Amino acid sequence: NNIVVEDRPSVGDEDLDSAASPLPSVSASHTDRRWSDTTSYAGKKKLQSWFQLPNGNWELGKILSISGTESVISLPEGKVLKVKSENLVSANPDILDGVDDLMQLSYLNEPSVLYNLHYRYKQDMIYTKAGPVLVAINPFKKVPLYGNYYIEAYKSKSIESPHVYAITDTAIREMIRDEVNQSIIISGESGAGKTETAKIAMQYLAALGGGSGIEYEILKTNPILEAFGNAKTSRNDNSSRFGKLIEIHFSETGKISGANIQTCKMTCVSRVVQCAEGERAYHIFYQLCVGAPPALREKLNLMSAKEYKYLRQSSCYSINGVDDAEQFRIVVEALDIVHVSKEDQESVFAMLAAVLWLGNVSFTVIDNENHVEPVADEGLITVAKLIGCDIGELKLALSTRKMRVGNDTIVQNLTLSQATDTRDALAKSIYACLFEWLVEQINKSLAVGKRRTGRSISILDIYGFESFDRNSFEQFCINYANERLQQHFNRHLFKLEQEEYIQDGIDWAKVDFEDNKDCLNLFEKKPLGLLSLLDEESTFPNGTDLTFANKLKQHLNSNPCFRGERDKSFTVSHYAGEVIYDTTGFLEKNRDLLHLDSIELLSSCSCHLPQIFASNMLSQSNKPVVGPLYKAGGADSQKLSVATKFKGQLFQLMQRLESTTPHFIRCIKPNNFQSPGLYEQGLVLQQLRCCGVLEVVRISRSGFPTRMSHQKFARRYGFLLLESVASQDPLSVSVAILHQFNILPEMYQVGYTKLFFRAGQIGMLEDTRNRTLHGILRVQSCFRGHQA
Ligand code: AD9
Ligand code: MG
Repeated sequence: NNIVVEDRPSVGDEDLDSAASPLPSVSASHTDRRWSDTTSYAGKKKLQSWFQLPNGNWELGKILSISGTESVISLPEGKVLKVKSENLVSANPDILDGVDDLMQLSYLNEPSVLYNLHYRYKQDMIYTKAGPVLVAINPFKKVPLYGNYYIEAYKSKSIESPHVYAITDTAIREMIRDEVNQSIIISGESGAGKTETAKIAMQYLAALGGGSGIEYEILKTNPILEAFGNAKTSRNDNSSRFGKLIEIHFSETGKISGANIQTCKMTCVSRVVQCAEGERAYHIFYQLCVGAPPALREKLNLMSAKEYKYLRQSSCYSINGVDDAEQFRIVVEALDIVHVSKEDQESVFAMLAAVLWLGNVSFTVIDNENHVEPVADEGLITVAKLIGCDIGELKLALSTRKMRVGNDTIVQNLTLSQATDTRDALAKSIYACLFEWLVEQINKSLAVGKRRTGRSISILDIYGFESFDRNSFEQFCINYANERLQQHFNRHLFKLEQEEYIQDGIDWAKVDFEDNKDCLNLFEKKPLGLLSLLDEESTFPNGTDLTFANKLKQHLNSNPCFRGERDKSFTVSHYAGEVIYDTTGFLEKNRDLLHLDSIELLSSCSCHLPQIFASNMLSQSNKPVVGPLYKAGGADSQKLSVATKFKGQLFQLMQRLESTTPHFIRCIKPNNFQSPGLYEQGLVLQQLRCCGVLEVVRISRSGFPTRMSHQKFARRYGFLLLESVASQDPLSVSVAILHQFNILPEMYQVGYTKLFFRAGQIGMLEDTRNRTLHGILRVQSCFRGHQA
């Protein structure tokens, strides 16, 4: 009989509670990011083991016998298989089922991690720690984990299981303790739950209170920004189409004093004028169409969504389980709360209606050169009325273009496709400006009061990585942003970590991690990177999507992350997987062609919003504008391209994050059907792999995640010393504290400037400190009581 029951194998697998080895160092040969401790099982005996089925899923099997390099295992449905022992992967003992931090697993391998997450997920425990990172698996249903009861419980630390609340609480504490700004960075694929998670974190912060209702106002920005910035896509019924960084400021007393929202603008608002089958334009259009009260309807000459060409293209008008009319009411209420006046609200709705009506403007051919002019029907008349301009001027702006030739201005008539583009560009610009204007108004309302401390917690929620059957300019920008964010994650959790150890002279074996430098280079390199080449081609009068695609193939084929494809397509190997981009429409979307004629039109409007938009657009171009913004034939475009602007905003956003202590939340989508209960191993695994969650656990487990300078440590805990120390230098004091509290030598390392601790060690010290402080306060108040 070959069955030997043994709880622990002796070699190979990493063993967390091996207290015997003081420094379980990470093997330097971790070149395989796919978890090399799925090491072969050969030669070891254990009762249970993971076995990978041909479909890729892992099953837990019982080992019946092992002989030579082969094992016999029995799988749950009574199937008995003879398999190569090296294909078996160690399973954890039952006692570790569902641990709340993956760091606690004795065997840290992919199937064990998948199993642990699933085990918890089945019981609605959607949050699990992976060392310093919080993993959140989208439940796609209401889970009873939120609200005041839980907020209070996390505040008082009577519940400690992983939660967004717990992470947010840590951020608050660290902000106060270290006097450093904090950030909560939420990432994950489209539909993984980032936006919901951000709202949950905001809820916790808001519960700290502020005074004058500022916390309430902050929460109310969510329905507004979602209405104007989110849309139904094939992946997510409420998909964010803009990136958002909300910085929440605190007063000396730890209350909220204000906030500021920075958006990575919807650089690609093409969704306003076109969207794919089954998707929708931004929610607010549908909300307005069904939710506007009769008086407003009449004023804006509003019809139902089906009557508008822009909305009709995708033949999708409603979302399951969403009442757009009710949402409209909520948005209006929220606008009231963030102090957008009724008058301004009406202008906002008028602009939305103008965009919709613009889509209905049609053209007729006026000469044999196929030049066109707009038909003066209900659409055109309504647009002119809504934006407050002369109908004749609107007609001209939509069908002609002024050009400067030498000192003369000539007027050129437009063809149907040029006129349609002009019309759509106007609609998109109005919408983009409207969004920007709204964010500005919100920021004014949330402006930080005088009693600011300069301390803040920022929450970042951007659009997740996207890979569709057809990927266009929008996905290109979104995935580029995610690539940048991934680099931030890598830098903080891997690079900086290791650099810090090395700098401080700590014994440290390196863990390799997947670097996405090559991919970022592919996008950003000058002059031969995706963004530069795109901009260059966009300024060429004869540039087309095809010439652009060919140029990419010509210059970028040597980059390992790039591959040219058939026709106008190319593939990028992103950290999260390969994406094939179709360049159709890239140049047009990047140029964001809004002609001076349109800007002039807007600035002449009697309605105040379009005027604001026009002046914004003019101030954005670097030089005074003469002639069309993109000079025909001229390479000196005076307006920044969409991609360049996007990159600028992204950098600004990342820069703000750089100076903060980050807390990461990784959202995971367990299935592609937005369906509760369904947990697809392969899909989850792919997300865990690509975002480096498992490597993070490995680093944290073998490293020293908590660190504090000698000075700070001595200052913070020195008063707890029972005996005085001969030398008062911070290092001696620190060492005395460590001794007094019996912190085991393997649990810390003393660096040149800092002390490094294994996970969990500092918690014990903090508890003692807090208890002692409370004791002191109690004694003092008793004492005062006696005196009185
Ligand atoms: V995108 O990149 O903006 O397309 P997100 O933001 O990652 O995406 P979102 O937060 O919008 O995803 O979540 C998608 C849907 O999942 C939500 O509309 C909810 O229906 C569902 N969800 C996500 N998180 C939770 C949760 N904690 N509880 C309940 C949730 N439902
Ligand atoms: Mg979102």
